[in-house]
Parts: sequence; structure tokens; C-alpha cells
Amino acid sequence: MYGGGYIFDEPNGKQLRDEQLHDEPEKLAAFEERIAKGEKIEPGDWMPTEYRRQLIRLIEQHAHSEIIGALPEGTWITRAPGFKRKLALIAKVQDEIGHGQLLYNAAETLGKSREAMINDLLSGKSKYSNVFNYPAETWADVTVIGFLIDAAAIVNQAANAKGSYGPYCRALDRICYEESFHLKQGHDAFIELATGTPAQREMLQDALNRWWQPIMHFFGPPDKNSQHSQKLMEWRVKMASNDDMRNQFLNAYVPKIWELGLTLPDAALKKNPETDRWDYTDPDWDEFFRVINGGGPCNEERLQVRKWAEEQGRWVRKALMNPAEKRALPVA
Ligand code: BYC
Repeated sequence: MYGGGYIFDEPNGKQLRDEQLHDEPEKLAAFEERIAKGEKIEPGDWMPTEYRRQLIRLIEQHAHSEIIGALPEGTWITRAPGFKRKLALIAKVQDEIGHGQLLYNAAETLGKSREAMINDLLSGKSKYSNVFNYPAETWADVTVIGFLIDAAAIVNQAANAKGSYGPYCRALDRICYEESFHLKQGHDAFIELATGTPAQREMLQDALNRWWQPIMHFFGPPDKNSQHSQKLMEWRVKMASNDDMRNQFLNAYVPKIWELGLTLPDAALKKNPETDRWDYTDPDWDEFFRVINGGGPCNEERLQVRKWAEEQGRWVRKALMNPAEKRALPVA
């Protein structure tokens, strides 16, 4: 449908038909030397199988997060309060979909087709960010997403944009420019509610209370339980550990929340002067794993919407891929 001949598309993991995928020790040493020097790895360069596999997993998950992530906010376009908020939200949602496209392109350079990635999303095989499996019940939820989830994403993306794989880094650079605008509009809406009527403040506080745990989960499990961090950091794909990114986020954003007189639902949250890091109550990691494995409150709904979109858009993709058949297709 989107093209074929990708080395990672064959079923049952039998992808190793390309000679390049055999990890010869001299090649591996030369590759690791390039990484150590801070060089960018480009699509045509030799790379270890596991590096390729890990990048596909991570970039694909990121791409899915962008397109699924557009859904909670997208449902608020018709209800955004006022013309300016509506315009900003439309632009933001379009940007998020654009980010998904950039990231699918980056992942395709590693040998997995977009069709295979979409199929893996729809079948539930691929993951996407935990935070998008919760409902956006009120305008304050959209505000918290626009401010704090975009802020969390920027912490992650600005760090990894300095990583080793050229196409992913270039996509992240571009995404970060747009996310900075998202963050500004989220912050502006956040301040408006925080300094608004008692009902607006209450709505914002309620949204913060509900979103805090998913946001703490956003950076992934604690370093001691992170399966992939060590190798990804050695290969400079991940430029900071999960706990370091979480700490960086707390450092930058908790003071901004507190200075507005709002609270966070964790009595243990404080900056520890001895460690110069934030102390917090460990969020419920059972809940995290339940949500990322399909058991969150909105997982089913999110995938249903994407399945519907995939089905409805089939004729468009067909027309684009086979222009000669255009006349035979229905006029929508
Ligand atoms: N959600 O070994 P670990 C946006 C999984 S969208 C789900 O630490 P890793 C926006 C992980 O995949 C941008 N799953 O993993 C859009 C692994 O499972 P598998 C979102 C998670 O990869 C619209 C297992 O847990 N950003 O900004 O070293 C509107 C063990 O974890 C999560 C990205 O997607 C999670 N939060 O590090 C508004 C960033 N955390 O694959 C805003 C790209 C962990 O072995 N991703 N898992 O089955 C990353 O940078 C890394 O994947 C993570 C995790 C730092 C998240």
C-alpha cells in the first residue's frame, strides 16, 4: 500500500536477509568509534542489527505517540473557548500529525515500511506514549496537555536531538521548534485558568491532580528497571536516562506550577538540597505497565479511531499511489 521491499517487514522476525545485518567485530568497533567521536550515523552507513532494531522501536513508538496524541486535543477543536484558542489548537493538532509523518519517514530509512508500522500500531503490537490513553474531560485537561506534556516531550526531544542517528535528530530539531510554540500556548492557557475565576482554578487543579501520575510515568520506568536505557545511552540514541529527564522536567516546571498557587498530588515532592535532585513518591508502576500494554481507560477507543481513519482513507492512498486508477474511484 505504501511501498514494499523493506528489510524489517517480513513476518515472525525473519528479517535478517541483508548481509549488512551481520555484526562483524571490525565493523562494530569502527561504528562504536564513530559514535564515540560524536559523528552522525546516516541511513546508508553500516550499523549493528540491534542499533537498527532499537531505533525502529523507539522512532516508531514516537511517531505513533504523535498521531494518537493528536486525538485527545483534537476532540476539543470544536469546543475550544474562543476564536484564538481554537486557531491555536487547530494549528497544534496539525503540527502533531506532521511530527508523526516526519518520524515515520525517519523510521522508514531504517528498513521498516510505513504500512508495517501502521499495521503494528493497529494490531496493538507497537506501543505509544502512556499519556494518550487518558481522557481529556475538560478544557483544563487540554491546557495541562498543552503545557506539561509538551514540556515533558521537549525535555526528551531536545536531549535526543543531539543523538547519533542523523534522520531522527533532524526530525527532532524540527519538532522542537514547533513544540516550543505548543508549550507557549499551553502555558498561556494554563495561566489564564490559574488566574481566572474560582471555578476555572478548581477545574485546573482537578486536571493537574488527574494528570500528574501519567506525566511522571511519561519518562519511562526508573533507571534501575529500564530495559533499553543502558545500550541506547552507549550508542548515544538516548542522551539522558529516564530518571535524569524526569528530574530535569521537575526542576523546570514544578516551581512554575507552585508559583501559581496550585498544588501537586504528592506530599513527598520536594527538591532535596543534599542531592540537588527532586524527591517524589514513586508513581504506581503497575498502572503504567497496564496502560502501555493496552489496559488504560482509552486504549481501545484510541485504536478504534485510528482503524476508522485507516479504513476511510484507503481510497485516498490508493488514488495517490495509482493515479491511473483515479477515475474509477468514488468521488467523496
Ligand atoms: N509510554 O527500557 P525503557 C508528544 C516502554 S508525543 C509507553 O525505559 P526506552 C505529543 C518502552 O517502550 C511524544 N511506553 O524504554 C503529541 C519499553 O517497552 P518495549 C512522545 C513506554 O525506550 C501530541 C518499556 O516501557 N514522546 O509530545 O529506553 C500532543 C521499558 O522502558 C513509556 C516519545 O514518544 C511511555 N511513556 O525509554 C501533545 C519519546 N516509557 O518497547 C504532545 C520517544 C517506556 O520494550 N521515546 N515505555 O515493549 C523515548 O524517548 C523512550 O522510548 C522513552 C522510554 C524515554 C519513553
